[in-house]
Amino acid sequence: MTDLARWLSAQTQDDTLAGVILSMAGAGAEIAGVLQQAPIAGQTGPAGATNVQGEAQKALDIISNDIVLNHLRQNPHVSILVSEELDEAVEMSSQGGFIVATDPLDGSSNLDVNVTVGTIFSVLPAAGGPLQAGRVQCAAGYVAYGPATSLVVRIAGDTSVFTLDGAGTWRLTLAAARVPEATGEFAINTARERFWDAATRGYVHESVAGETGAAGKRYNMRWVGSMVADIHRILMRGGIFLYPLDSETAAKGGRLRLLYEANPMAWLMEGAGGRSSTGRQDILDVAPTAIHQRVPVILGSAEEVRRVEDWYRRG
Ligand code: AHM
Ligand code: MG
Repeated sequence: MTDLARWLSAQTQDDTLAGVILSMAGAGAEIAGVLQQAPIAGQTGPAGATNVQGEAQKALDIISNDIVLNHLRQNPHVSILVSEELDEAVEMSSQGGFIVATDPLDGSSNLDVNVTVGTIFSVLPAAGGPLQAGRVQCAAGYVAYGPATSLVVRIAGDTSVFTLDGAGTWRLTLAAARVPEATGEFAINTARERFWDAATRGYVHESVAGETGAAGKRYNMRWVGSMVADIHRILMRGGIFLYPLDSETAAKGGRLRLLYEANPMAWLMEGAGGRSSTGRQDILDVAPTAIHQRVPVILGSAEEVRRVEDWYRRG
């Protein structure tokens, strides 16, 4: 069974890019170990601090951020680190050819209940600075800390899935994830319905109507509240994930962050044959203006994403 290092050498001739991915994979393996022991170590609670987005940080948010920082500091090819947990971009190695943007522990509100969380990362060329559209990513990935620890990664070709074995080696367990074109499963926080715009309302109502609605088929709904878990399910069996712009999040531009949540997930989805959209344009084409910028996120099975985009065109 191929391991990550061998897969990387077949995917890219650029050893420095491969090295950056190995550093993030190393950080993920270390975070997995910490998470497995966290309830015993009493680390699942709040840290008593808030991040730049005004969100309460968990102790594990900060620990995970420090682990990523340590791994990347040992890598001379990383010039800048952007992290959800750090107000400003951090200068790393002046010689580095890459920028890494990361959410070190996404979905951390799920830690108390032992539900899957993840580390998301995007790799950009250093020359353009951190504010580049997702289209120019060199690679992206996430680690899902679930029943198995999975690393999902893409350079430019297929989106591949690795599983961490007992010896700490990432084993290739799915060479090319394929998100089916059509799906009968959507993921959205329906408790926010009163804030939705007409397009989101139209799409969800049409889906909930099942066989009798315009979509003409039955849908099921899933919402973990942990983006990595929701996206991983969609990558493995299809579906659509929506965190659209709504009247409550509109002033901030959305809920999820462009650089280290939306862009890497859009990049991975594209490599698996899925689509990503803000409703009005491909997420990968959004030009960022700030490192913690937020964006509406709609991604998954191509046919469903197109259906949502059709609703936006009508509105
Ligand atoms: P976080 O980065 O602070 O963990 O927030 C992001 C998370 C996503 O993982 C998830 O999709 C979303 O927030 C859940 O939002 P909601 O609380 O509205 O269900
Ligand atoms: Mg997050």
